[in-house]
Amino acid sequence: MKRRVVLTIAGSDSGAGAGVQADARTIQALGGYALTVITAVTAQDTRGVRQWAAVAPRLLGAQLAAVLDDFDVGAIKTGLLPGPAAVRRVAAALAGRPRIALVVDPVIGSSSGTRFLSAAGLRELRRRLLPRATLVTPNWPEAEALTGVRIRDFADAERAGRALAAAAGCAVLVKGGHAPGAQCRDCLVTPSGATRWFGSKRIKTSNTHGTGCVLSAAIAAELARGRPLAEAVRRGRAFLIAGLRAGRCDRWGGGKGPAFAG
Ligand code: PXL
Repeated sequence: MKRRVVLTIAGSDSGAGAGVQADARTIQALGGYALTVITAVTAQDTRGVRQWAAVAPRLLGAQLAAVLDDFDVGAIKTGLLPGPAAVRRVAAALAGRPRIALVVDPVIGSSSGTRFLSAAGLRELRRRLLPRATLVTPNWPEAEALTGVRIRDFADAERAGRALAAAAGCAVLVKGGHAPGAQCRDCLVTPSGATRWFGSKRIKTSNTHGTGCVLSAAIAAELARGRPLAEAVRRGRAFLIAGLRAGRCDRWGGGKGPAFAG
C-alpha cells in the first residue's frame, strides 16, 4: 500500500515529548511518512520551557514551499504557530491547496506556563486559518480564548464548540482533559452544528506532555487514510489513550514525560 504523507507544521521540543517530535512519532506509528516544517525551537525538558525562539517567517515560508511543491501531501496538522506572521505564512501556503485535510491544534502556550501565541496571533488564526480547517482541536482554556465563552462544565464546552464552529465554519473538537473529575469527554461539533460526544476515563499518569500534539497528529494521519472525520477522531483518541496507558509506569526526567513514547 502507498505510504500516506502527513505534514506537521509545529515547534521543536528538545525533550521530544510534545511538538514536532511527538507528531512525527505518531504519524510514523500510524503508518504514515511525516514531513516536518519547524515553526519555532524550544529548549525544554520534562519540567518546562527554558527558552524559545520563532523561526523567521521567510524560512518558515521556504520550508512550506519546499515540501508542498514536491510531495503529495495527504493531510496537514498545525501545532505551535509563534505569531501572526507565522499564521499568515501558513494560510498563504495552503491557499492554493484547498483539498488537503487540515487539523489545527490551536496551541497558545505550554501547560508549564510559557505563552507562544499572542492575542494578535490568535485573532489571525481565527480569521485566516480556521475557515480553511477541517477540524480545530481546542482544550478548555483554548476554546475560552477563541470564543470568550467561559467553560466550567461540559455544557459550557458544547456551547463554546457550537459558537466556534458557527464563527469559523470548520468542525471543532473541544477536548475535556481539563475537566474536573474522572471522566474526559470531548465534544465534536460539525459546521452544520451536529454534536457528538467521545468519553473515556481519565488515566492516572504523570506522562501527559504532548497529549494534544499526539491527538491532532493521529487525527491528521487517519484523515490522510481517507477516514471520515468522526471515525478519524474516534481512532485518534483510541491511539492517544493506548499511548497514555502503555506509558503509565514509565519514569522520565523530573516532570511530565511523553504522552506517547513510541
Ligand atoms: O503541547 C503544546 C506544545 C506544542 N508544541 C511545542 C511545545 C508545546 C508545549 O510545551 O513545547 C513545541
